[in-house]
Formats: sequence, structure tokens, C-alpha cells
Amino acid sequence: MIDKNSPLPIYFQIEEQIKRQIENGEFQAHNALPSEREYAEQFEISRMTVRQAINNLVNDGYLYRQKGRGTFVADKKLEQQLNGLTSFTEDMKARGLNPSSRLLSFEIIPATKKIANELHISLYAPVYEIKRIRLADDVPMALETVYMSANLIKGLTEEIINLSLYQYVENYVKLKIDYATQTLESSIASDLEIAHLAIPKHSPILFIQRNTYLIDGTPLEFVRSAYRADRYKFTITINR
Ligand code: 16G
Repeated sequence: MIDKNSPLPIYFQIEEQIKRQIENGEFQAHNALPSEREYAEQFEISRMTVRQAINNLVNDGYLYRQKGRGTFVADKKLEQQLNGLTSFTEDMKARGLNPSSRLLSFEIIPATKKIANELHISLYAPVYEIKRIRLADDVPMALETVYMSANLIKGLTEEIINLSLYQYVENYVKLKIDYATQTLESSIASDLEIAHLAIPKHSPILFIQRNTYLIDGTPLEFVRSAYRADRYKFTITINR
């Protein structure tokens, strides 16, 4: 399936072929890939060329390597639209995945200068600090820390947090969530994230910060999240 007369470089053709095999299910997640030597012999090309194709696919998240064991097909990334303001629960349900949370801590703390500033409340005013692992079909996807004014949202409990915060705010507290500003940055996972997200040391993560506002402009939440870069990609529609 490699055309040596094609203007397309051979490493690129190999990449495209492996991607197709992943796409059509011939290679399933966590299947071992044939070795570099097998590819090189099959296509009568150098191992260097095979290595280049595989390196590119590892960097793009289609494959992953395990020391001493070989190269494997990675789980498909979840594609998340950035255009709508949705909750984790809604996002996962829309994909037919089962959302759940693992609560790491839930406390009321006095607002620091930073948090008071983000939530437009006074210094030391009571805020909920909620640290949760968010899971899809029991696979950890993100570690999320939410700050919310305890004077604004009364009666939060562990049970509510284990279901959906947005549902509680909208359906029970009856406040209208309107818009959010969000920043995305790349970062390297901290020890806490490595442990809770079950990812290897030095893994990249997508760090997202969200400030969400109610219809009257009151800040509802200030959220810091670490999303697994190996499982997520974000898409956005832009108009001109
Ligand atoms: C999403 C939001 C987070 C919000 C949560 C509510 C991002 C980056 N974060 O995870 O700000 O607090 O949804 O989810 O998208 P819930 O209603 O399922 O508790």
C-alpha cells in the first residue's frame, strides 16, 4: 500500500495507513503495533522512515510507547466543542458516556485575595472549595477545583456535588447561568494530577480556567481544571 513513485513522502503514507487502520477498527485501542522491523521488511524501506512515521503518530496522540514492550494504539481523544457553555455531566451524556465524580475534598474556606477578586466578593468571605476527579465511563479525565460563593449558593452537599453543580444551580437554586470566559494553557502534570489521573510522569495536560457568570453578571464560579492531553482535544468554530 506504499507507493514509492508518489510525491507524498513514504513516512507520511505510512502514517496515513496506520490512521486509516485505527479509524476502521482494524487496530483497536491498546493493540500492539507491528514492530519497526516488520514494517521495514514489508515495505522494503529503512527503519528510520518507519520510526519517523511512528514518532509523528506518538506525538499526535494516536499511538503510545511502553518501555521494553513496544508501541500501542492509544484511546481515541474526546473532541470537545468550545462554542457552548456546558457542564461536564452534559458533555459526557451527549456522547453516551457515563459521567461520575470522585470527590477529593469539599470545604468552606475564607476567600483569598485572588478568589475574592475572581468572584467579586470580599476578602475572607466564605467560599466552597470543591476538588473533584471527573470520570467518563469510570476513566479519569480531569481534575477540577471549583470556587463558589457560599453566600450565593446555599445548601451544597456532597450528594449534589457527586451529581451536577450546574443542574443544582439552575433547577434548585433557580439561577440562570449565562456565559463564561475561559483560558486554555498547556502544562506538565503535577504529582497530584499524575496520581489521580493515572497518567505517566511528565505527561502534558491542558490547563483550563473558567469564570462563569449569571445573567445579571454575578460571578457564579471560578474553576481551575487539568484535563488529560492524551484524551482530549478542543474544537471551536470561528466566523469571519
Ligand atoms: C465543567 C466546567 C466547570 C463546571 C462543571 C460543572 C470546564 C472547563 N469546566 O467541568 O466549570 O463547574 O462543568 O459540571 O468545562 P457538573 O454540572 O457536571 O457538576
